[in-house]
Amino acid sequence: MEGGVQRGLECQKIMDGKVYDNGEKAIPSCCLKARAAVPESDAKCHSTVVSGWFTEARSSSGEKQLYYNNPMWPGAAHSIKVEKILFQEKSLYQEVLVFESTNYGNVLVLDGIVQLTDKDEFAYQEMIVHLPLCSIESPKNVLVVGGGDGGVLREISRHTSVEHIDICEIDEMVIDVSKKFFPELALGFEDPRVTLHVGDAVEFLKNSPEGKYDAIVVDSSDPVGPAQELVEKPFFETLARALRPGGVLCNMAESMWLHTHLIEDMISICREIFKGSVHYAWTSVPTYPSGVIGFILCSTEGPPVDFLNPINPIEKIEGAVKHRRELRFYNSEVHTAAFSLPSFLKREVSSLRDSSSTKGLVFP
Ligand code: SPD
Repeated sequence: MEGGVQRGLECQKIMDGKVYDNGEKAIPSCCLKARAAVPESDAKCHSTVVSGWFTEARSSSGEKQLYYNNPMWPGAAHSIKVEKILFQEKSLYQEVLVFESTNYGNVLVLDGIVQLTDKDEFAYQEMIVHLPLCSIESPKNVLVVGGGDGGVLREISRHTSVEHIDICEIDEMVIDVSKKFFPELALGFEDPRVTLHVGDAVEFLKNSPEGKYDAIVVDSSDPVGPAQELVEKPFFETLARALRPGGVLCNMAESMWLHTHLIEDMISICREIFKGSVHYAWTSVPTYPSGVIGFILCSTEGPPVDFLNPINPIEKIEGAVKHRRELRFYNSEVHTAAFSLPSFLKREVSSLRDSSSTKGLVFP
């Protein structure tokens, strides 16, 4: 771990140091090697990374490292100015990078993709938790899949009705770096109701009793690499089996600007499996690609769940709004608004046309 930090700092020193006569900054030798390993057109992206800016890119975990625009958001790359690299190491599953940025606080990056920044993480964590938990009465047993940074746990902690929280995170390194560099999120692990399971969620769910959970939150990374199977049908079947009748699932579901096909596929799969209801909601996270991210909310057959009108409003749960730190994004108005979908999305994702928010409207 320490060696990784050291390597990162060295690289940063070189980046910040040498300046050519024409005013351009020198590119460190490690980066020149990486550039030489990729086609000229792709290599250009990497020189931007090493000029003191992090740019979302894709790196292979094989012998060579390739840096280019991530295929999940073609033709665009968001950059964040780096102040200092704090940690970089390869875990058993992915590359883990933490850096201090000039304007967004600390940033967690997995396999080249921003997972969270101190500045805007709350818009994601608050929504992925309170959309499902405020939609049912008195949630007691909750499961978190992924979420190793602890932010989702921090938000579940606001719910006094909750008695037990299981979290299944595959990558222990994510938990460790979060405890060190993201204490405002990792404080979620301090809740005595939390039981941590380090391992594969698919295996964990296979061994969970049927109907155990009132709510499940899937806080995964994008469906490339270790999270690939988390958007496939067998996984959703396992989730549904672990929920009680009328239990709820909230699953990260990418960006409406970039991934309508993925959203369509996930919704069709969920409609087959979850016989209660299936909805799409979204929030704004400036440091995610396209600046928005969505969630699929599903309920199993049983007591009906009205996702659009929370039955368990956060404002009525004693102490919830100010627990540990005040809510910054979520409230009951935002909850309902999150299910309002732009016309282009309803047009492109045909399965969203028949949701209750579109009743009576025609989308040619
Ligand atoms: N495109 C990035 C999606 C990241 C989703 N997971 C974020 C983890 C925050 N707890």
